Amino acid sequence: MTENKNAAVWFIDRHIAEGRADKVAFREADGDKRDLTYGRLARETSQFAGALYRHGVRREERIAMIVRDQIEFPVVFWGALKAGAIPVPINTLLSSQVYETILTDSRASILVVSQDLWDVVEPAIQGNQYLRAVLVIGDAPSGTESYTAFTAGADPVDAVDVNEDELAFWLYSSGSTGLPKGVRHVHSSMRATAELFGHGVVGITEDDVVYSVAKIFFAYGLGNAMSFPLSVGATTILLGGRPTPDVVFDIFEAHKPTIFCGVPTLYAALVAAQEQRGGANKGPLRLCTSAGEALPRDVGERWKSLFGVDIIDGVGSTEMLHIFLSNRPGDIAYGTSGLPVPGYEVRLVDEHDEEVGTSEVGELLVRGPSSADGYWNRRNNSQSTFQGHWTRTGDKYERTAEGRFVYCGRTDDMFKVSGIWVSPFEVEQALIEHPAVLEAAVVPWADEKGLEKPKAYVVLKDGQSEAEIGDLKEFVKDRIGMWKYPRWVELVSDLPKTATGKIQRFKLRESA
Ligand code: 3SK
Repeated sequence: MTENKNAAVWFIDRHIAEGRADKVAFREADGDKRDLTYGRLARETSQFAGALYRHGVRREERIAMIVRDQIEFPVVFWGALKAGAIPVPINTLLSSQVYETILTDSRASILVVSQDLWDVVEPAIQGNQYLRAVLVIGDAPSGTESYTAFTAGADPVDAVDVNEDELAFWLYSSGSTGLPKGVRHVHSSMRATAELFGHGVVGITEDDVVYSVAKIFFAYGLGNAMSFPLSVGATTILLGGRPTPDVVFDIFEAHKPTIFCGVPTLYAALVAAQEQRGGANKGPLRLCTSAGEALPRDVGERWKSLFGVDIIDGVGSTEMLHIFLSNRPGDIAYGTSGLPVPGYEVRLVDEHDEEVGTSEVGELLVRGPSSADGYWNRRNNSQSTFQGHWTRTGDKYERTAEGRFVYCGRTDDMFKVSGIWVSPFEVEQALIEHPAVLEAAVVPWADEKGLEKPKAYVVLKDGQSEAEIGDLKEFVKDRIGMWKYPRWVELVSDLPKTATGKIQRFKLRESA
């Protein structure tokens, strides 16, 4: 008999045999502040799978989840996997219109929603011809069923037998272009990312307490806050609400995480908030990770001096499920994305698919065991992204003489000024070295002759005003050269971003 490769067996049920039934797997930091032990997780996922069968859900049917980071999230996700159904976690910050697009595209037959998101979800399901049940976690509005009633009394079932290549879950990626695509992942992918990055680079153990500001619906959060801790029997702190600096500091204080997973924007905000509070904040953190976009060197160094712990910056993608290029604990070069994670191979190629040399910019291609099976119903996109064993990332990088990778921008964000390539990212890095600047985004803008030049959108730190910034154009010119400096600087209160903090430069370009 072949071994059952259903991911729920290794990530969930194994812990009971290994004696962790009473250990807390998930602890809520807000809302009802509930705990979920490994024992309850195993039982409730089997019961949710049984409830899906009772409702007539069949294998491969999609279970859409618009669920906050709360203890029902893992129960629904792993329960669906046990039933052989396909959970589809969806970003909880989208508009009704985007929900409508995703729910129609995925043809989900069951939708699970956190109660406080109902107002935005309700308009999205009017006229949906695929949904057979809408389960609301909390008080169920009319026309919906309560998640608790749906599950109550269902007979628990064992995880359905699958092989490692069977589809397990989808994640919708809007990337930096805004068009949602269903990225289809197989049962073996989560274990591959947990073993290669979670164990191999982060060195996560059973004794760790993890807090990730990236929510679980996002690939980065799914690894940080769910599959990595579950792979070793650790504990995850869940926050349903927004991770403002004050909230994050409260979580550090109350829950004492040992691993913190953030994104560059939030690290910058935490550093600024801690500098305002004054003094250092050295808690029990032993390691921090960053992804979503490249972490500015300056932010990494200031974090280290305030919090006494390193941030390992890395790069991943929804298509590769998690991080494949990263700095390592004890071997960190701030301002770079480090080296390939053992188990992954990368190449940098030019527009003719030829390898580029040291210090030349090329597109990053990656190969490894966690690549997605393709996009749902997007053959063209699938063919251009997944090329045999290699996945094109759409990111431009250069490799230093030491073999470290330095981010240069998205392939579609680069532009030429006077015939020379400009990486918006490089200009943005120069801008945020100014002590008054919190964040910046740079896009091409046509001058009066119709020629493209850099334009900067700048967010100032709290308490800073236009008077404090002096001549930002000169500041950049001095650092990175004449042709790259922004000819226009517009102060804004925030920048358009994806859920992970990636700046959506295309939105700023469209406002031209
Ligand atoms: O953006 C990233 O770097 C990332 C990291 C891990 C998983 C998913 C993504 C998009």
